[in-house]
Amino acid sequence: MKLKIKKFKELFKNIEKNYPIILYFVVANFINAVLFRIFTTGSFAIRALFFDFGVVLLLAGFSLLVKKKNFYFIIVSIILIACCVINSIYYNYYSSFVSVSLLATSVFLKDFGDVVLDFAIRITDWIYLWELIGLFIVIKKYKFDVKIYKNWFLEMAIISLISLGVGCALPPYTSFSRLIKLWNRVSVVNNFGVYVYQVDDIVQSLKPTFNNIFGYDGALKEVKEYYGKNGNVQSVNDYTGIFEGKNIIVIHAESLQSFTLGLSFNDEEVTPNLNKLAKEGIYFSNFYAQVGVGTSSDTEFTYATSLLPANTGTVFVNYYNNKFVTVQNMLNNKGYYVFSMHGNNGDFWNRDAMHINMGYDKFYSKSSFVIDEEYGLGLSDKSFFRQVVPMISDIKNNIGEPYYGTLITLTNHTPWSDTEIYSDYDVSMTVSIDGEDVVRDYLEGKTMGNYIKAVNYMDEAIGQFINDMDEAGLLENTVIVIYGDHDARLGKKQFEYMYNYDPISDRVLNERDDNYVEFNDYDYELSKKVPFIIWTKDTQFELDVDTPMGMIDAGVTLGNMLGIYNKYALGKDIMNISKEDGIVVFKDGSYITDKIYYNSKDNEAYALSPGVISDDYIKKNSEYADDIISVSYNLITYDLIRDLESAK
Ligand code: GP9
Ligand code: MN
Repeated sequence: MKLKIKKFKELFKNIEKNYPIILYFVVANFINAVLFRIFTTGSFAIRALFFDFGVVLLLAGFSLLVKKKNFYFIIVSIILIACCVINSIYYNYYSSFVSVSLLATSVFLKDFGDVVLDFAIRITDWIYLWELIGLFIVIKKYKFDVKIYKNWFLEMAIISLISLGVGCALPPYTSFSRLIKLWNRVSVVNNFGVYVYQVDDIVQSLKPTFNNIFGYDGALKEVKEYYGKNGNVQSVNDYTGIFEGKNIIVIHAESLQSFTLGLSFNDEEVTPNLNKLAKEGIYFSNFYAQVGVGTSSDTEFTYATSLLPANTGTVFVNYYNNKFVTVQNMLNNKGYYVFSMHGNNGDFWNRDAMHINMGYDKFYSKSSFVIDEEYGLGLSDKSFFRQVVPMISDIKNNIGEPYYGTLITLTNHTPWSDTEIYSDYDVSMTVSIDGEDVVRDYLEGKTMGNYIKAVNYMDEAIGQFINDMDEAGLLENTVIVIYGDHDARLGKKQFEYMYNYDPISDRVLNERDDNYVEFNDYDYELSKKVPFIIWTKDTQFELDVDTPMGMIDAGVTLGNMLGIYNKYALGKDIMNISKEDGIVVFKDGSYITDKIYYNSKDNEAYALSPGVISDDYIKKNSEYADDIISVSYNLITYDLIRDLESAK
């Protein structure tokens, strides 16, 4: 059908005059989409505007095909507003966007309701509701007049497709791959708009249920080629098998970040117990979590399998029935009794189901403990550890050795709003002014201060645990492993304040001040290091390993010491590689080496050491990062380990 420009002009004139509700709907929801990006990622990418406009115009056009137009506009508006509000709140807390596949974990949302309300609600989260208020006013004012009705759907659909086409034609072209694998949700929202993102997420979330239609063969081929080219060779080095047959206790330390180790306030260390364990044991000081929306559960998964977390949803919830090779099931096969303990509900993160599938013989969850002291999300760490020691003693005496146990802490979970109940750690600052001692609040009452108090509490709990285990004779022939499960989601401003508060002038220094400490976006990413410590009472290792290392490498490194080997592991044995070969790949394609932090979103390399970085160096590492993200994605999405194992 040949459409003339004149006809389009007539279309706009008619819409404005006769279909004001359509006009309002398009303009208002387009504005909301733009406001959403401004209030969350702060991005104003032009191409996203074309996608936003194309989507809302197409949705408006569909109103011409339905009978109950006003009802249609109200329902669609509620859906679009909900998409903005939920993602806005979620972004405050996770710096990412909601995956509908997570909504399956209602327990997760219930337990997080209070945390998010406490921590993340802002007026700008609800501002999108203005559209619905305006819609009711417009509907009330303008009646739909059938007499002048013209079905412009085709014309509107064409304009919408032109707009979407312009969006597709604009750079950067790399972002299309992110639509498929959803590695980088922020990049998808910035480039395609929040409406396209959410539709994409729904498609990707549904994809696993139809995965045999979507590219199974290609995925299997890609994975086989990868392992054919890069199969990780089993390490043989001075650490091979040094802990074989020993008992292993792993402490999954909630939100523990490395910057707190070695930190002191008023001459008191924040983490004296962890500092001692790190000094005496093997301390991996350049270590990062590699989580996605699954936070704790992503870390448990990546540590156990040496694969990166799922791109859509979480393995613990959406792929818990898949077959994986894990540290736990390999030790089980070597005769270990393998258990996990955690003071929270067993169905949180679907652990009841996933832990058994991972190879744990038993998961002792909330119902296994006396809930006699609750802070934050649940049972306090000190009470948890007090109860754990006799339970381990029972396991040793009644089930036998060797055993492997994962102890998951809870108290140090955001928002740390009740630290005054359980911590008197002082984060104020005393300064002498004109010979007078003046006490400044400094971090007292600040989120950073509350976090540090909570970390100090957790450190005390771990110190108490080690002592109680020693008194119970449970440290003999036993290895203690501690890792921080991910960063605490502290805002960048919390760090800028901590590093730039000046007690003399009682203000925060800025760039114009001499001793101002810059804390840029890369410093912020690098501050997300978490500790990984391997300690045993029997041996003083006194080793600090600063090779760039990710959670994906932890199970391989410890596994070599335990005499186990996972041929599907994508991580490396850190004791077997040089510092130059260490690389930490994050789910969005960004990565850290000893030379750079590569930011995949902005395609930018931030130097971490002097020297020139070649394009080849970036290309090689970027291809490596994309490979392991893609192989992880395929193994998880298509449950390929099951097929690879059965094909043996
Ligand atoms: C929940 C606890 C915290 O039981 O492990 O989970 P997180 O919020 O860190 O994923
Ligand atoms: Mn956690």
